[in-house]
Amino acid sequence: MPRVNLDSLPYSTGKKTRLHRILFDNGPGNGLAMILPIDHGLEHGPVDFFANPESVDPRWELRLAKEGEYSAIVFHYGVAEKYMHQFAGEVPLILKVNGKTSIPPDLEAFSPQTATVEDAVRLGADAIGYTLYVGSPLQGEDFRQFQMVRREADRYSMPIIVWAYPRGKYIEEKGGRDSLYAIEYAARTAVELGADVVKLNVPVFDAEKMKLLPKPYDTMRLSMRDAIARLVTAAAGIPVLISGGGRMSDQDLLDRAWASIEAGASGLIFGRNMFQRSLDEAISISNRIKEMMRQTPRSRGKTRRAA
Ligand code: FBP
Repeated sequence: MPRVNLDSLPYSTGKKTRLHRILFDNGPGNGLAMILPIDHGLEHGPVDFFANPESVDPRWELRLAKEGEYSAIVFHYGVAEKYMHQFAGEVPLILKVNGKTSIPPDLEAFSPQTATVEDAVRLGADAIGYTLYVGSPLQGEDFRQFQMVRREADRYSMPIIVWAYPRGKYIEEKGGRDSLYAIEYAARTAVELGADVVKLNVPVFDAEKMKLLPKPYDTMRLSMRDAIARLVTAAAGIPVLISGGGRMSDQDLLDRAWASIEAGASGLIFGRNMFQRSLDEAISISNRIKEMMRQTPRSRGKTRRAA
């Protein structure tokens, strides 16, 4: 699968400059990103930090991002504003500009705006993150909100990474949020609306749920690599980041990383699978993933800029 080439993307100079910091100046440094998302305190609650109590302190994750040489860390506004200053310039920031708790049912999922692009500029962010719940009954409101954010992002030349997540009662009626049908559709929707980078979950092929899928998806069963390759195709040349999900074994995580890279993804964004390990374990597996990423052909004719 040919990897996305930053030079070929028709983005503004400002967006390319910021994406260059994430894709080339930090992390693996060859056009692939390894990103640490830390928005779980809002999205799932403190429970996600119980497996590694130290991780409740955002400075622990900032230390992991710095010592593990990540491409960027993701925070919501409050944590970014209180903690990023201690690592300013050392770890690139992706500011989430919308979010929600997991307390209301997901059947009518909608993630209201919590910060602006101007906040992101003030905090020195290199991109913003926006969660788009594709297929939700509140999708219309989401599209309108996204359009406002997208216009502000274009004005400030701030890249938008869209967490393109199928969600809500209609998605459940059509085979669920983890199907290839739903995730592929979410990928394309994000592209249609103006995402600069798309973040996607790995499809799951559940025999019972597949009976609810529209044709031809009801009979399609693919390997992880081939399923991710389809997502990359659905994203129509826009860089794709692949999510981690719940905690898994080292081998399963490495397999997911390898399948994603082989399939043409532009990066990985693993949260719980990193911060639910001890610092040493998290740095060690991050290094293995970075090495794996560095073994793949470069997506651009250079790596880091000369110092
Ligand atoms: P993980 O690697 O921990 O799954 O993090 C990726 C992520 O997209 C987070 O940014 C977000 O908080 C979470 O997953 C959302 O997961 P879900 O949609 O399952 O609530």
